[in-house]
Amino acid sequence: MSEEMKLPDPSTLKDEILAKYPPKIARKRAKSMVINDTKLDQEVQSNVRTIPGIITQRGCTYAGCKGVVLGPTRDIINLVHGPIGCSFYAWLTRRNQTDPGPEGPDGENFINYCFSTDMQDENIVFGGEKKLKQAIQEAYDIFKPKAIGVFSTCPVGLIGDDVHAVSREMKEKLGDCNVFGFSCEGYKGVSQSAGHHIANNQLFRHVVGNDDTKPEGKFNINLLGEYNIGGDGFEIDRIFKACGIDVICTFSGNSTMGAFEKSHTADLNLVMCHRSINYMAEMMETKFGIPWMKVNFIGGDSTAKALRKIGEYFEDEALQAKIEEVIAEELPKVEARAAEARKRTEGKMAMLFVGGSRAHHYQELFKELGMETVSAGYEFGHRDDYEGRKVLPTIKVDADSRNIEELKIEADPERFNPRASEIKLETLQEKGLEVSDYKGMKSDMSDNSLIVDDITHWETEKLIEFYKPDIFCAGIKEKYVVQKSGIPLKQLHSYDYGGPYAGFEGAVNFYTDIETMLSTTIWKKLKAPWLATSATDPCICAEYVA
Ligand code: CFM
Repeated sequence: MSEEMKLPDPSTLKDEILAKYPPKIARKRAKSMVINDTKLDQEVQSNVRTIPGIITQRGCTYAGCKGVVLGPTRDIINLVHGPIGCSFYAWLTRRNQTDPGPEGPDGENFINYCFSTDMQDENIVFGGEKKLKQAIQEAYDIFKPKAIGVFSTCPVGLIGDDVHAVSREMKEKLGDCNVFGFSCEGYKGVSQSAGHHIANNQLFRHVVGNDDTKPEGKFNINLLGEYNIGGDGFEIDRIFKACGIDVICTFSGNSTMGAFEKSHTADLNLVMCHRSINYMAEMMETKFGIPWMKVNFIGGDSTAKALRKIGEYFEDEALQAKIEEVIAEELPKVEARAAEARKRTEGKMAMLFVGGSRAHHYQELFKELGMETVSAGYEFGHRDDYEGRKVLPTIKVDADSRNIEELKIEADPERFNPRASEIKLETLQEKGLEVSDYKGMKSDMSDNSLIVDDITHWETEKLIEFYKPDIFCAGIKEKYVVQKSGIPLKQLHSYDYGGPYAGFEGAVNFYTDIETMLSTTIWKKLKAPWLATSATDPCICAEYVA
């Protein structure tokens, strides 16, 4: 969409949507649907309880803790304390990839296993701690893992099994295995976002800082909030390697316990998905003195920008020169592919309703394709993900957020070492490097775009009717409903079967996939055969052949 072209005013659409709800629900939903005015500080209501019956796309707290944050770590046994269903539905459902590591294919990789205490009725009635101890022992005897994480599901919280006491006891008994628990019962928060926080707390408490071995490299960083979906992390690692930047630990794509343990030895934390991991960045800064910067490796330009930020932070000419060399080598190919794809994508409309950061980050790639994001929203983002970190002090702590533990962190008496002076950080901030800061989705979106938090199915249908977007980005739960209305859907959680989409090569993959999806005319031919008005009316017809 060209610069001068204004987005349509969606006020009547919003009114029409709200008119269908009972008044109390309408009042609540109105606050989560914001017609963007970039000149105004508008509040986007978010991280509040979903209205029952509206068909949310959110996941549960257990999903955010066990699946999202700990799921991609290959050498920890993630043992689910709960009924088997909680494991069955969480088994290998996220496309977080891992490589075999230096030990080769025989190295520890438990990602493809499914560990559960398989609680039965009698465990619910008489307690499940005994069964949990047995399961930890059995897992240890068979696999001898470095660590076992115990994840509580809803019934565990309801009956009061103490997973932390059991973990402590078993850790002591086993001696060489780090056993720790998570009170991440599904109902604990309003979404998976609570699970991220719980995972951050326990990783910080039980793992980060356990190994003080000094890194050998010169430019040592951690990448926080990158989960190696479809190989994104591999592509980012390739670029870091080319630039001579050493990654101590990624939280948590392709990660290991050993990397978490050493992560406090890095000199800079780069935060990609702040929603899931900003807690870790803050705790590491307070305890160890490691500053953090927001980055986005989604999009060719964003990738180049993120690399330059690292160069500026380390203030090293040789590193900066190397980074420029890598950008000069890689970016022109990306730009050439974008220019070619733009012939078919320019001026098209996209909508994105994903998670807690991708609905924002992927707008970059659409911009590079000359496309406009007319509407977007998170499933479980918080106000700062929409409005920027500046609103943090004004976010009300409600009963649900109070439910999640806030660790009290202090500077480590021996190991606190401020990696950069206050003055240096301020100077970097003034240059716009987003030190300890992020701006949120809202300021990057056009005026009149419609921001919708925790979108409902009814709202999705009405939005599609109104905008008739060329592409809709969401997940598997929405995919077929959207496609049945004649709009192609790109899954931005799993990437369908594609990816990587991060970094330079990822951007090229994305352009090509979107170009292909927008070039097919199949979606316009969805009318049922019996509704066709003539033989040439576009519809897919099928005949039974005996
Ligand atoms: Fe962060 Fe994620 Fe996301 Fe997320 Fe997720 Fe995911 Fe996501 Mo699905 S950690 S908030 S809880 S970027 S699993 S890798 S794609 S909803 S937008």
